[in-house]
Amino acid sequence: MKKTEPNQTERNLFELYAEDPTEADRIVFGRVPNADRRGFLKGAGLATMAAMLGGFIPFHRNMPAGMIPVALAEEAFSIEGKDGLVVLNDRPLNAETPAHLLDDAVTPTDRHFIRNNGLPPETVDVDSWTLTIDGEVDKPLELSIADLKKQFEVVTLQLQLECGGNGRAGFEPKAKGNQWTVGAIGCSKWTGVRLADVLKAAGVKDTAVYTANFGADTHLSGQADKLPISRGVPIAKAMNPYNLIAFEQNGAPMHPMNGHPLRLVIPGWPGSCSHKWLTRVQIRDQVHDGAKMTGSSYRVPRYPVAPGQEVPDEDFVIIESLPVKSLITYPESGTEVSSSHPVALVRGHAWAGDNKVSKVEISTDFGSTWTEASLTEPVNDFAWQHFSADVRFPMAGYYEVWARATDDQGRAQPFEPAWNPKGYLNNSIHRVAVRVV
Ligand SMILES: Nc1nc2c(c(=O)[nH]1)N[C@H]1C(S)=C(S)[C@@H](COP(=O)(O)O)O[C@H]1N2
Ligand SMILES: [Mo]
Repeated sequence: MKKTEPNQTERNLFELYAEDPTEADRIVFGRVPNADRRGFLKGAGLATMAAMLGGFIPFHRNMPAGMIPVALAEEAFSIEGKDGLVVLNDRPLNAETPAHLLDDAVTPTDRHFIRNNGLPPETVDVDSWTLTIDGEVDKPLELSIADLKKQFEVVTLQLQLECGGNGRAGFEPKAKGNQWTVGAIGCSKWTGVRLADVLKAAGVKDTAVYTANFGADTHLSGQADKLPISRGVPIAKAMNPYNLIAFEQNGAPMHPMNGHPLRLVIPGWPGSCSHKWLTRVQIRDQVHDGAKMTGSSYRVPRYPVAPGQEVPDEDFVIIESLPVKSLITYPESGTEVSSSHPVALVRGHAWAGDNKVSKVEISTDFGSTWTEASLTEPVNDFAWQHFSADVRFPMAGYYEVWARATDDQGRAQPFEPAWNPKGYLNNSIHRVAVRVV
């Protein structure tokens, strides 16, 4: 990754925030410790932030603590091998793809989002890379990438990968964490071997309950005994034939930030299950309790809660299949259409976790009427589906095009997301602005 405009101050800011967001807020902006919102920002702290952002911040009371204002993050960095991604944080690196750059049927590698929890391995030796399968198995395995290719059937599948926090920016009150808008989703072609085949070769015992996934990235603190992330899935999900231990993305080695040289792709579930820089899959006789498996990480209340409501730890459940969702990738929001020919082709993708999408509807009148778009079948299970529709605008003016997908269980995307403390699972309908001039 390289920075386009070298600016040591910004770099330090990111490092500071990565280490300890609360302390960073206190140092940089003079926020009162233990207050959980920047609403307590005042005096010199507020003045500093305003100066950095180039103006007074009318809604500064709403700014989440530990959030780096997007103006400081935007366009300050460019990532080698990525095109047009918006960087939300640079340490750890998190970058999303604007909706209109996700227009391709198959997400190109340079448009696939990046979500890192720690620091990726600096050097990667493909030839000496090994994957260990151990724990509740009859025969622990240690396999090189060449072994994987030789001993198991190599398959290519187009698979959706979405961060469980995609859409977090749409919650009010704001949830802490990366403020993803809509672009933490991709659907590339992944080549690898089936996780199920490898687990079967190791012989999964009857005592097996959950996987524990491990990779070669390191914790931001630099402490060797701390892991940035170690999540897993129940054995039944692990055995799904669409999970891959992948070594290629779109027919080429994957991007270093997307897990080169080896990663899991566990489609339909939070992206965090798809471990990058994969070194070990341990089979456990209980639900995994690794980094980001417990507390409020990738977990949501098991009942609906009011925005801002406190939820006791025991009432959280681990997120499994992601909910139905769609994304308008054309036209780009803000597009102008001529009133001499007031029609527009609208298209995008829809997906539904472990399920299929049964219909996508489009509205141009703020949801009062809906017309069904045409919708393709997925090229394989867990690939997103594509929708398209021609829409006509009755007169000049401001319109919003809305898309609403419904899954094969009859569940439709809501207008408002269901609030939860960490801002997961925002599957509210996608809206783009169109002006007819
Ligand atoms: N080793 C490792 N694997 C990881 C992560 C990580 O930080 N380290 N992030 C996870 C999360 S939260 C997501 S959403 C996906 C993102 O995959 P991508 O960066 O290839 O888009 O990777 C997952 N796998
Ligand atoms: Mo994620």
